[in-house]
Amino acid sequence: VPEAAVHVAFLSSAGMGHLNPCLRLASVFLRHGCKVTLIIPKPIVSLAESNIISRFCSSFPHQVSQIDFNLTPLDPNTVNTNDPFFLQYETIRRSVHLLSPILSSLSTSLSAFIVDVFLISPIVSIVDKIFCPSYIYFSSSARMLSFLAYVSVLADADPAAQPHPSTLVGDVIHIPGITLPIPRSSVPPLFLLEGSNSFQRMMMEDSLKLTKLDGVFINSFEELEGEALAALNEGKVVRGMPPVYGIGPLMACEFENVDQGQKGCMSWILEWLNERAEGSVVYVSLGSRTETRREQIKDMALGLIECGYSFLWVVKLKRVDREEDEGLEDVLGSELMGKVRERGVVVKEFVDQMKILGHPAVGGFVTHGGWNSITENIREGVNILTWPQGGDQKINAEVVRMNGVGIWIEEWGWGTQKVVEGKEIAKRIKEMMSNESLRVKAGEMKEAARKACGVGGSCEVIIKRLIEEWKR
Ligand code: BUP
Repeated sequence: VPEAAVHVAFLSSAGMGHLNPCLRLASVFLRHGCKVTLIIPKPIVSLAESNIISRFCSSFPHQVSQIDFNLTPLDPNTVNTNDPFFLQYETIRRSVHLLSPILSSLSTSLSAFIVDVFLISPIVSIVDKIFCPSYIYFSSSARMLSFLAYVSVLADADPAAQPHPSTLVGDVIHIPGITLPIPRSSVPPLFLLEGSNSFQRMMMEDSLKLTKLDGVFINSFEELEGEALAALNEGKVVRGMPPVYGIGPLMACEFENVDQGQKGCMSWILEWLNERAEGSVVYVSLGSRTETRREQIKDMALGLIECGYSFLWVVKLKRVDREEDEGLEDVLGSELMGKVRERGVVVKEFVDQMKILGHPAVGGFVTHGGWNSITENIREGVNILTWPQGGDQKINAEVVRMNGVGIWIEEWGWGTQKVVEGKEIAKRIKEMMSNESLRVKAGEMKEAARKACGVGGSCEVIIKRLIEEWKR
């Protein structure tokens, strides 16, 4: 490492949807010769997270330092969530005052501090103790960032009223600079929930603090979300917005290889895919932190069997992987399980999603619409069927549909609310797999995506410019 190397510290929150883009962004800086310090909140929630952190650190033994950030356990009476990932966000937020001594003990001074989107207010509160510019990495779409930023404008309309988030949002939200308004039905359900929850508090607090940051890194790019990126950067969404750097689509890295030299699940999955015809397989994964409801699993299986395509189905029965103890056969029964096995492959393990999406046999992706999954897919040019389960996923589905790279069946609603029948699932999968216009658009977007993250592309231009700025 050159002595004068730029030194960037990263602090992620919880869940693979947050950790993956954090580590991928860190590797972009590593590729440009920077030194990276990874601050790891402990204890770590899921096994997938522990594994990827170890693989990341051992892949860059000389360039990466890791520091444990031991969290102060929360008094369970002070939080009203039992979601382990939300508990972790809250715990990190409340432990953030312990960070300044950690940062000031670093042997090389920091050029920049980049933290997870869920840590905006806490970081802003210690900004004068950090002595370097502070940024967030936003792990969702620019459309979702516009919504987050615009919450402060909505709340500001009547500051004395201290309204509940649900009363801020009308039937549709017209955000300046964004042509297609966001319907109330697309807003993250937790935000609209009666009563009070940590997600609402986070959105309300953090929206107001966004302008205090030095910048936002976002896993998106001009051709995909040019309008939203421009509206944000031109201060149309909210005045005083710091620069929003579209450095996407972030690429998967070698350290993500889950098998790592052993013959784990990926080797036989790839062998199975190698035997399938080009574009003939449907890949189904509803994300790393969405457990599929028991009531839906049978219909999902029936739909996959009926659609007529081969399929690779990554199923999650529990929210946190450490707790997965049941087999799919226990849920489906042996007869249905037998039929599933005739046509497809079902796994409960964490797979290398990018490798699967990049395999020529895969012709379609049924996804919950997590932003990482969408951008990974866009990079590989595979047709998409989005089935939002919660959070930002409907807002992301709108981006998919606007760009003509996938379909979204709005009548299905949130996946966590109603059961979609097998027949309907089969019909829509066929529709997605056979749609030529999607394939053409997905192919064009793939080209644009590769340009954006390739040599001389927008990501490289932005990163090089920032590194130069930080050196001054
Ligand atoms: Br499951 C699974 N392998 O088996 P999203 C996920 N992933 O590599 P999320 C795997 O985890 P939220 C698996 O490629 C993506 O990078 C996937 O992030 C990877 O959704 C990440 O898609 C998942 O953003 O939640 O984590 O379910 O929507 O809250 O970000």
